[in-house]
Amino acid sequence: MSENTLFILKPDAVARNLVGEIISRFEKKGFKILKLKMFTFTLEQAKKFYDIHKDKPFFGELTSFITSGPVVAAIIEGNNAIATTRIMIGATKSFEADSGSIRGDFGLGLSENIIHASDSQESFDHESRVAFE
Ligand code: FUP
Repeated sequence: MSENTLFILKPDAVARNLVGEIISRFEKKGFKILKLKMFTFTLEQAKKFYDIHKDKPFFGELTSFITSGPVVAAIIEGNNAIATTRIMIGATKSFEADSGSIRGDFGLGLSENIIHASDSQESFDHESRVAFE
């Protein structure tokens, strides 16, 4: 079933010049890029984007990192996009993520974990609204 999802290449991925390489994985997998945008999150926008984590102890670290430099946001379309993209990005802790996944291949951090992707239709609706507002 064709659906849309959102991913965000975080400031570490952009700073390390991994944008082309990572977007290329999604294109090669068969996804179609519907929207693509480079921008820097304001703190207000970051707090809204990560609203679901507002009571977590790492909220400050999370919003501070995501606002620390430019990001690249994409909305892509394809079969089973939400779940398949979550498999492609790998586990949250990059240092534990499977080799072959994006986090597993490109990162070692937790906060600095290269890429975000929506984990449900509700997250996609909320996150794409905030990122492309
Ligand atoms: P994920 O959906 O894989 O991005 O992970 P979560 O929604 O659980 O967490 C959101 C972001 O918070 C992660 F990308 C990294 C960050 N995080 C921390 O910085 N510390 C933690 O202990 C857990 C998550």
